[in-house]
Amino acid sequence: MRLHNYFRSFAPFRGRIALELKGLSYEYIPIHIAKGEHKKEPYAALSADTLVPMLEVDDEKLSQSMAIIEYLDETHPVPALLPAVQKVQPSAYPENQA
Ligand SMILES: N[C@@H](CCC(=O)N[C@@H](CS)C(=O)NCC(=O)O)C(=O)O
Repeated sequence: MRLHNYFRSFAPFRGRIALELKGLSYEYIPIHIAKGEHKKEPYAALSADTLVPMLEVDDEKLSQSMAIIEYLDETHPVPALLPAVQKVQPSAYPENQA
């Protein structure tokens, strides 16, 4: 796995923390946002939204830190970072309202 990351931003922290808590080995690819590296090649060609973090697994590219955490939880369940059962109020969904 390769994590494209900026060392001092909140969303990238999430991906890095999740990988570390799960004890997974990964390659850290620094992307310096303050220098605009996220908008330039080679990162701009890799990332659909040119934001960080972005996790590469084989040929797959995953952005959005919470989606990355969900993916890591599904593929490496222990230790779990999310609750096993998502408790969502049925009324949160319009189709469940009378
Ligand atoms: N919702 C996204 C936010 C990603 C995001 O906004 N990342 C910031 C760093 S915290 C970024 O790449 N900013 C560059 C820019 O806005 O041009 C996530 O959770 O991954």
